[in-house]
Amino acid sequence: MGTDFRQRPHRRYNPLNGEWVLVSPQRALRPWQGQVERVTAARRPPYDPECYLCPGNLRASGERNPNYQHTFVFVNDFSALLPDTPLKAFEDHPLLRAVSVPGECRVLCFSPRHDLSLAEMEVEAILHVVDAWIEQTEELGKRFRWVQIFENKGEMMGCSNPHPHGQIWALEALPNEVLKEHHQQTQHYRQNRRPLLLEYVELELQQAERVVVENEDWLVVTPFWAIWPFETLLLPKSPVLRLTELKNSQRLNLAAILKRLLAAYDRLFNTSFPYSMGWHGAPFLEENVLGWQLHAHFYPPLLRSATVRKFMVGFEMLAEAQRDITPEQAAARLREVLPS
Ligand code: H2U
Ligand code: ZN
Repeated sequence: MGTDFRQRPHRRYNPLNGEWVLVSPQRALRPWQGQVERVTAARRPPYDPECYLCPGNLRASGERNPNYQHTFVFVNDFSALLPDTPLKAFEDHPLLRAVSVPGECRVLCFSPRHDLSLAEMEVEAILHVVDAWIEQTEELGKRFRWVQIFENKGEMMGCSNPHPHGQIWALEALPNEVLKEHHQQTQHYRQNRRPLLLEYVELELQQAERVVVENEDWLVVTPFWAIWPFETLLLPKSPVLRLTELKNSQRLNLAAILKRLLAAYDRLFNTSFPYSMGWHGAPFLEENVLGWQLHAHFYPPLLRSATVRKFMVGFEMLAEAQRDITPEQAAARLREVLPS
């Protein structure tokens, strides 16, 4: 990209969801006079008797968690979706439509250790999380069209408990974000006979500018069209439709690259880095999934320090997403703090 694009406002196209993002690199040059505090997080104990996710403890439902060794999955006691929902449509008027949606919500504890984050866990322990993601996708994919695996990390992202955990919501419908990606990938495949994201991986490996970290099987980039300051996209280098297709070496390399990426995130602002992350793979029961390629999105809110975050308000809510620091600058910053 020429200097015009590096220094002047422009819009970038996201081929994965068909949306545009406004990039204003000239604003990143302005002086920052706000505070840059250092937050020292209180050290947590490895076991907290009050935690509803720790092994052996009682949950709100009155059920007791087993003394699990690696990971533990349970049905969310406050599920947003319920499996026994009868299929019904409400259509009194074309402007007033509703459909019922059966689904299931689960919580996945990443580790029995209350005091660790995914970034702080050993690669071997992260591999157990990868395996749990695979098992859950396999099982719930038999009953639901979409299985959303995600993690909200940190209070800033609305996470209610520091015990390392993620969630799984499975439902009988393709949610908005997924539907956009489904259309875009399907259309790209029809026109080019190649999955969009596989083509994108090749491009990013050639250009190298937005690469954060890679290994034999995986690539992490700050996507060209990223909206969050330090947003990243994690992609397999070869064709993979879903998590359930991963071979042993890919599982291992996934655990390893997750460790490196998350460690870099933590080092960036010297804090346990908050984010929402989640997996997107080919939907189940869909006839045409040829254009799909598995990937994970990481959406961290932090902008300038452990406490200064980006807000998606104003122009973003009413017009479109906007960013100051370019994805190329963000990738360079993340590469600088990548552990060896
Ligand atoms: P978050 O902190 O990421 O929101 O996840 C915690 C989830 O755990 C939340 O969805 C559930 C909440 O409904 N939960 C239980 O299922 N049982 C409990 O005893 C407390 C919290
Ligand atoms: Zn705990």
